[in-house]
Amino acid sequence: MIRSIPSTPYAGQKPGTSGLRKKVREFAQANYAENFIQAVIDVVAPAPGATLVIGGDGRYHNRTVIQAAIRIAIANGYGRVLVGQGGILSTPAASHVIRSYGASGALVLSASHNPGGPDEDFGIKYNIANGGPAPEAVTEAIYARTLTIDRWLTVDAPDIDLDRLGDTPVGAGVVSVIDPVADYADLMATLFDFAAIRAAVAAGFTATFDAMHAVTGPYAVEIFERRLGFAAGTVKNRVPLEDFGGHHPDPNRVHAKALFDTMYADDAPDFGAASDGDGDRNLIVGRGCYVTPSDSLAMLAANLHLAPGYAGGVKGIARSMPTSAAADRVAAALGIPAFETPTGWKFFGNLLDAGRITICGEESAGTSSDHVREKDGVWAVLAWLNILAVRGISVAALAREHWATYGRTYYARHDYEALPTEAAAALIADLTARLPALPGTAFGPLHVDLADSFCYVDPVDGATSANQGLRVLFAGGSRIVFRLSGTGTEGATLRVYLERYEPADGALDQDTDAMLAELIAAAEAIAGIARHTGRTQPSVIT
Ligand code: G16
Repeated sequence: MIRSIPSTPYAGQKPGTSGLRKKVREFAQANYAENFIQAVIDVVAPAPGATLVIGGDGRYHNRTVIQAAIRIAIANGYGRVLVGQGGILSTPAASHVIRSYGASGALVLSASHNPGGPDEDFGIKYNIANGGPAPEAVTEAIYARTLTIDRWLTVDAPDIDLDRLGDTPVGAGVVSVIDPVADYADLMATLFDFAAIRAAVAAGFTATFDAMHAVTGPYAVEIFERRLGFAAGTVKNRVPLEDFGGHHPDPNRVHAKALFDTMYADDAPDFGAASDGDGDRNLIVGRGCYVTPSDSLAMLAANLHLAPGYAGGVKGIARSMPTSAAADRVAAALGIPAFETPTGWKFFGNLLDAGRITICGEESAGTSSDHVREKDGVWAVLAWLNILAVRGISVAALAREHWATYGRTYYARHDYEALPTEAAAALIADLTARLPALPGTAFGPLHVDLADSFCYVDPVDGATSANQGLRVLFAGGSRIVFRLSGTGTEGATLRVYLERYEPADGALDQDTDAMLAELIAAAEAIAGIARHTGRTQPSVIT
């Protein structure tokens, strides 16, 4: 029997860069998750009998919300709900499941790289039928609906056993608990040269992969250890835990320090990588050689034709605006288009659907291709392994070769976390007002060529997205970008993206901090970060 539960709206259920992200204690309030899920369904209005995918990164509160979501979905007329076993589906695997089962969409329960546990973060995002994150028009409509919601629907049905594969009738529909790994692993085997990687492993190639006690553990064990033959134990922290072992499942220099220590030791393996909470981000480290996400995108784009799934070549490349211009130089050399989009994977969706790009990526450690509509951590690792195996080259040698061909873009991101919201907003407002006066001025040796607030017009559907970050471009290809994060759950986070270009005959082997020192000073002079926030140092440098 379908029941309608009266409810009243919660303020602030506005999806950010990647869905609705809040503390668990907010999500645990009566009707909170239910209101949001019902608002999603009211907006997307599924056809009767449609299929919905549900899965998450295994964090605390996942199973509770999944049980509620199943009942709400069936009450709203979905005919079939596909749930990953144990409530697990990585974000890219969910994207693949939507596409391969012809589902109308997915609820992905994750707060990505944010920590998990009773006092930490939770999140719900909705992906549409192409497998990608809901576009802005949809998330805005969902937010509007949360403000007027007055009921949610449910059915009386016991909890599903999420750990047992198989079908269970619920109300007028059916719930299928599916293997979260198998379909995805099979897809990877069609894209990459598993035989070449296996041969390299047999010849002594070694790797380490840190799953950070998050969702990629089961995927990595199946693909790297079982199918590619890497030694047992190659996958570290392989069991997904509700609190990620007390760590931030964020693959960067701070939170994946153990991986960096391994890769910079004398006995380092040939290759190191990590992924995040929900499996969409990646970190690539060679022996003594960290590859920035911006460089990784460029290096993969330049070599991707070596993977069987991309043997026809790359059609076009897209990057988010704060991502360095390294990939643009590869696109120019290949004679293919390069696109610059706002931060957020949803902005790549139209370009991928229209077949205008093959590969895309972001400075925030996301890289992927047209095989799904999400960024894909394990895919990026396999792309690197495929290229290294076929070419018989090390990460460091490939990086040196790339810079000697295209020049090198030194890059860093400085994050100022948990700022008072008003102080961060004042900094941005103040700088926005002063942007028009910046071109023609100089900060030390840096001459401002152009300064603007990034506004994107989608080349496929013409949709306009304004205020997507403040850009200051200097003569010679250096750049600073200022932007407020859309994924934090505490106050505001200011991100300052610093980038310096050195041509192929320039200084390619320098220390990044030293190369960026003048830009760091210019960022302070331009934005008055200390004056506005009281901070003289970033909280995190990635
Ligand atoms: C999300 C989005 C990404 C975006 C990132 C950073 O990643 O999916 O496209 O680049 O947030 O966003 P911000 O700079 O606004 O914090 P994830 O991995 O958190 O889903």
